[in-house]
Amino acid sequence: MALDEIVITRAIMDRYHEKFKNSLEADVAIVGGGPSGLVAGYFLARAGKKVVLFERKLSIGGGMWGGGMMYNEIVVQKPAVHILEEFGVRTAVYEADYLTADAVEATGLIVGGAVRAGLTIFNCMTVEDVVMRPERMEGLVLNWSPVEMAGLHIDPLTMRSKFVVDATGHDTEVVQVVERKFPGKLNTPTGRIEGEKSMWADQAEKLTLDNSREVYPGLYVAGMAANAVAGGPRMGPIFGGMLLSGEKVARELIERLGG
Ligand code: 48F
Repeated sequence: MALDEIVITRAIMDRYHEKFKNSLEADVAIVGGGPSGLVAGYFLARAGKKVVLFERKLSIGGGMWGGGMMYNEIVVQKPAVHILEEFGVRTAVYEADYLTADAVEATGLIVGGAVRAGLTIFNCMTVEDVVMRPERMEGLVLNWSPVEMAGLHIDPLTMRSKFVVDATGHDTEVVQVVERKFPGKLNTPTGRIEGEKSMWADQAEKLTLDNSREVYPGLYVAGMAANAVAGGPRMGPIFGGMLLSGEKVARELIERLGG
């Protein structure tokens, strides 16, 4: 059999467009493919919700591949280990409550597990804005990341979702748009983004979980974005809080979406 380049091209284009068209309306849209967004997407998909994740970069996994300072091992505290186990990630006890995992194994298996559970992921897409309705957000405004990188003046496209999760990490990009463009205040002490504070691993890990919640009607925050919005400290390469944050946001959204 002779392989035909045109069939290969058509196959890619048809399948991609099917996938994209099928993702234009979803229960939940997640922005950012780091650990918190991926774990939220996994649990939502496993519960049968229609969930789509958009990631600016070519690679999915955010800040987890490189462990700490490119030493590609991560630390996870005991209360979060069940999430790594859910994805089949191997862990090793280092000291009492501190476990470690290979960062590449952990990231790879979480990405694969989330996709297998039904999460649809689009990489190389940047969320540049959100869809606004009176006092609520209802979706995302998307463009190809290379359009953004090249500074091309090309209009974006749109998708609609019942809820949005900002899992964009330290930059908390979706909440920034809402703070700038929406009426009313964020659900924070000042009504604005409080801003990430300096390193304090113990506090940060605890606060990440409290801070993972709805900050504007229809908009949840997860992971480092949750701490940045609420004014929590950073924690460095301990990842339990990120994983638990994704799990918590998924649990709340599953309930909001009717079980
Ligand atoms: O930063 P990131 O890994 O987010 P996270 O889930 O985890 C944080 C940890 O990696 C680490 C830490 C914890 O120990 O402090 O930093 O909170 O992943 C965020 C992803 O969002 C993407 C970005 O490329 C990254 O992969 N992203 C950011 N802004 C956008 C975006 C955007 N506007 N559109 C699409 N993707």
